[in-house]
Amino acid sequence: MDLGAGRRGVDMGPSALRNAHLATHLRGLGHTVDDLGDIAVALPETLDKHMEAGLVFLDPIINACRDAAGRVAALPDGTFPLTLGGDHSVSMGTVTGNALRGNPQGVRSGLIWVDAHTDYNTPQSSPSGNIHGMPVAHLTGLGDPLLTGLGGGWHMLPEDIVMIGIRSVDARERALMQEAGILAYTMKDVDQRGITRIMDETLERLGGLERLHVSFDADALDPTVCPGVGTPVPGGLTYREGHLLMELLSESGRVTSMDIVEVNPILDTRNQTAEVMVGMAASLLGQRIM
Ligand code: HAR
Ligand code: MN
Ligand code: MN
Repeated sequence: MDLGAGRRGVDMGPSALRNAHLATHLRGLGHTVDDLGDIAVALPETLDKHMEAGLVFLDPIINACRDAAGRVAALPDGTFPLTLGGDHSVSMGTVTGNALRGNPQGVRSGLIWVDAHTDYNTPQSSPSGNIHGMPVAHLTGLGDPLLTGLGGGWHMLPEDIVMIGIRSVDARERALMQEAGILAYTMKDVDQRGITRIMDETLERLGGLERLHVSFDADALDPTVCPGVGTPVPGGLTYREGHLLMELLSESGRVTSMDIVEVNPILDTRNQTAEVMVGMAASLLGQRIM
């Protein structure tokens, strides 16, 4: 869906990723791949675009997130859910579904949010009303009760979230992040300390958790690497920093689910962004080659 974004086009992201041979690449790494198809979402042209309690397109987004959560939660043991967006609001559904797998109360889980943005706005703090700027706040129980209620009583603990690649945060959003105590590695941290140390610390911080979800927003990577995104911010992760991040997570053997989101084929150059993001998934799900 693209209902949570300010610009049209990320609803075509899953098609672009399939076109970039995602399944073939994963099969080549020895995985069995089962594509469960798309979740049905209303087209914005058929809906009346209005703001309700500070949220644009709230109802259809809740429905899509519920559907995503239910489908992910129902997957059998031993499967690795890889979900394709779409705008980043879908992660409220996928993160919740992964925590609820095999346990209706929800299991304490870690979240690695790779993004240029912290996506920690509430309806009150958001400058836009676009829900893709709000998923993490709602996952921690902050914001609109309909969206925070997706997991029944389950919520992410702020201390179980680590963000990487951050370089665009709204003023009120920043205050909410600090209040919650969420750890965010900005691009300055990446420049100064490097991905290797950051990943060591991240895995250490999320040490006791059996489930780790990676939510990878294509705009975390530099716009020269991933031009097909709706909200590009200069100064992002390089191609190699993105791969190294995924390779170190792969080596840890601890990641249990992943999202690829915010790929916008309309704004892309010859499907480059989808191809790069397929490579990121392959690095997470591959073995070392030597
Ligand atoms: N912070 C801005 C807002 O809330 C823009 C953030 C949305 N962009 C994203 N999310 N792609 O990662 O409107
Ligand atoms: Mn995002
Ligand atoms: Mn982003």
